[in-house]
Amino acid sequence: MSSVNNDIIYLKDYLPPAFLIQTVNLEFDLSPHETRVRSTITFTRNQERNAGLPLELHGNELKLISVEIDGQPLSESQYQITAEQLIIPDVPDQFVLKTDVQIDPANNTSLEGLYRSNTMFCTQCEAEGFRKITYYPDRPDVMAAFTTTVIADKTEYPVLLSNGNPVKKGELDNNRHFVVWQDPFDKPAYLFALVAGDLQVVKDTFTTMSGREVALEIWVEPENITKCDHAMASLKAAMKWDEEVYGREYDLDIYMIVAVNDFNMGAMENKGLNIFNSSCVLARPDTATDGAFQRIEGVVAHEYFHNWSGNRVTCRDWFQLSLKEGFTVYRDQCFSADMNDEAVKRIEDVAMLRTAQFAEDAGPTAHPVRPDHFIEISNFYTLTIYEKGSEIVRMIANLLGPDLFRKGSDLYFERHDGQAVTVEDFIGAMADASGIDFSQFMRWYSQSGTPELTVSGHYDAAAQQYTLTIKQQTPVTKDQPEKLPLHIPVKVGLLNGAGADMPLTLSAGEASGAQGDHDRVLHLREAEQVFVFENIDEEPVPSLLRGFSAPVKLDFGYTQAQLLHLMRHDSDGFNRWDAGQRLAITALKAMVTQFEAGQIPKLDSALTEAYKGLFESGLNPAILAEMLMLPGEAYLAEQFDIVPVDAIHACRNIARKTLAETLNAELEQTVAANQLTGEYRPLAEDIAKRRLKNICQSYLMTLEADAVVERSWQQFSTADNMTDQHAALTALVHSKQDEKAKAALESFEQQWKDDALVMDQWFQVQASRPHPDALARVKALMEHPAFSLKNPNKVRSLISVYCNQNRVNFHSIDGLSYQFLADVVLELDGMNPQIASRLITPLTRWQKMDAKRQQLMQAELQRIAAADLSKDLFEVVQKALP
Ligand code: 0A1
Ligand code: ZN
Repeated sequence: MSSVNNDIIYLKDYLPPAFLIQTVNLEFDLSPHETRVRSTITFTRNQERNAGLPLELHGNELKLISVEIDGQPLSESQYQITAEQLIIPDVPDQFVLKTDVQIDPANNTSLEGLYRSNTMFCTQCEAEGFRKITYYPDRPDVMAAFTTTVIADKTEYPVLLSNGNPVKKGELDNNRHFVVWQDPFDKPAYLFALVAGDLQVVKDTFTTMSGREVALEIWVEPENITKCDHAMASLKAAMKWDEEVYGREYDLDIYMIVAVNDFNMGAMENKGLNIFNSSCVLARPDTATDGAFQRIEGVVAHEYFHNWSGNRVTCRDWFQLSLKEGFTVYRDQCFSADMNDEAVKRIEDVAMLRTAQFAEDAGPTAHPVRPDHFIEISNFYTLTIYEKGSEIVRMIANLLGPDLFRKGSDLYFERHDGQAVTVEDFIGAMADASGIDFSQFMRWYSQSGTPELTVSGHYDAAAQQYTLTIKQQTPVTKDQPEKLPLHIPVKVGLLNGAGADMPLTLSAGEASGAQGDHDRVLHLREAEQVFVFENIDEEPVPSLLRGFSAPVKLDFGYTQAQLLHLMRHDSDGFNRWDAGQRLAITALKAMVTQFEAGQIPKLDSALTEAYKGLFESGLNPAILAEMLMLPGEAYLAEQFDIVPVDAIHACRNIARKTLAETLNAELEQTVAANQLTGEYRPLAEDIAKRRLKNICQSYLMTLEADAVVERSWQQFSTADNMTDQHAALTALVHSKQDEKAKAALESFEQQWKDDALVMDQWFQVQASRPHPDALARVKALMEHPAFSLKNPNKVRSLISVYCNQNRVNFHSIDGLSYQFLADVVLELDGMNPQIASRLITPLTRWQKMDAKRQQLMQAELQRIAAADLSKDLFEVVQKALP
């Protein structure tokens, strides 16, 4: 890897391409080690650039067999080949380039370009994988119509797929056959896809809003043919939703999804031929949990929505990645909210954002939603680009309201159809549709870090006025020393003593929404700003940042009584939950203080009382389940400057046990009342009941009473669905019932040893087990026949889960887990740099650890830095070093 260059690429250096492409003809002759790729490309000089520029094509790990221009073979003196390029200095203004290259898919462990997964061939070209297939201007602003011929052995690879429509097929000699695919839509190379294998298909159709019939096909390995129904139903729901909510119709005659076992990410939106990690497409009630069913629904929709937000309108360059990803995540979040419970979906999304994206924004790899430089773009498929990017789009949608937002998105799609564009084009369409000035708002794209709002309230009884003073400040991040005030929409309501929303009349400060409404969106633009509400006849409790209207941290200095009031009465489901989280954080922080002072930590009885009240409040099971969950260890860690890892773990466990003891009757009663009979359905209503029951049971399991343990065992042994079996397995394995845990793990392994996705769950349950022998267990499991370092799902299930979710063991003061992670990352970097550079994340977060742990983590980073690294890992390690 020593030949890699670690040059930094800057947004400010963007130049349009020197050459444009009319058509691309590709011919793949597939063989595991010696695949031939013959390309015929028509180039024209781009008038926007200088005449006389050489033709520079990207290419990585390609063996060039021949190259010709307009039918004339080139001699070696007429071109140069470097590790990353083919350069032809002297070319006419218009010409046909033919290249013939050889590649080795079977040895491609990076899972980028053309590679093998089990016995099939598949591709992954985003962001810059196409250059591992053939020489090409591998950048998203070069778009072309592709025709692809796939040739392979007929017995081993009866199914040959690519983008667009199949236009020709036939037989060749030596038992080979071919299919020609034509994609009529111009596309960048990152949306190219090819699949070849012995696959089976589930077929359906969808009739679009204009009455066209689209063939829908899900292609899988034969053993998975019974696991496609949910993905198909999700796809049809997503197609309908996009027509109804965004007016977007599908454009080809066929839409295909292929499931592959070895995949670096969740899925990929290649035009007409999505390739999915099998974990994001395959589900059957007995093999997949409710969480997996919901994830599949979301990811299938996400990839489908990309057909417009990403494919028809794509990105000019990779700095604009959030243009397609932030918008598409926003679209898939709204879809899932509509298919399930809106408040629960918002709670889940915000919980993830606040736990993981806020940590990223405060850590060494902090970057804006539109980064201005990178070494390796693969490192920027981050929570910031995806989730914070979605929050930005959500803020725009809230600023505009549904009708203007739809007008803006229609204008964006219409104006830029077939183009490769920038964030400015998106915001321009929203501004033109609404007349809103987004100039200050644009800072959300260029400024990294999580803004912090400090709010104070003052009630003037005589004047019947309530004043909110809001200050904003964004802490300095590693990448940016200076921060400017942002335009932040803060949605507020005011609750009276009876818990009802008061009508709001604003006399100072800018807001959207009509005077007299029960909530208003305040427009915070200054570092400090005052908002005055009139006709307020009693001191209110403010409900701030309703629905989490902006991705910020908010401090109001709420009293316990105020939080209890919000938790009981807030009409905003999200804030009701958040009030409970704030109460729990305060209680748990107090316990940590006691723990660190050598006292026995005790849970504040006010929290127990508040939780007791939840059972009597008539909340629906979905919200009740969310409200009963204490904040996780990772989010609690976020609340400290120096993270007391052991204290957090111990105190959270004590709190869970106290709640289980005090609320025993309520928990038992809820478990009993939420037993479902009848066939498994992945519907929101049933999912909520299963979740509520399993959460209550897991509280009860902290007491380790025989009857409760037996109930988990019974549920484990008799469940007809994976949600219940998995919940019971986790309850047993994470308890102190060592024998039962061992028996359950053995039985589960026997039952599911031939199902790779279920075995991933088996690895996860053990990796997250908070017992002191966890590291030894993880190391032993790496030798298990179902584990492979080459398979990203296995690496994520075992190693990532251990390092991110088993915090108390990962941060063990002996430093052995840090050493372990560094060893694995170094080994993996030679095989799959993308996975290695993601896996290292927990080791880069040393800033908030105590001095001893900081030193141990930094030593491992130094050890990694001293090795010969991929670009991916190099970039992350350089940023993370002290
Ligand atoms: N565009 C895909 C995500 C994706 C990105 C990179 C990949 O390989 C490096 C694969 C998939 C999405 O947003 O779903
Ligand atoms: Zn995406």
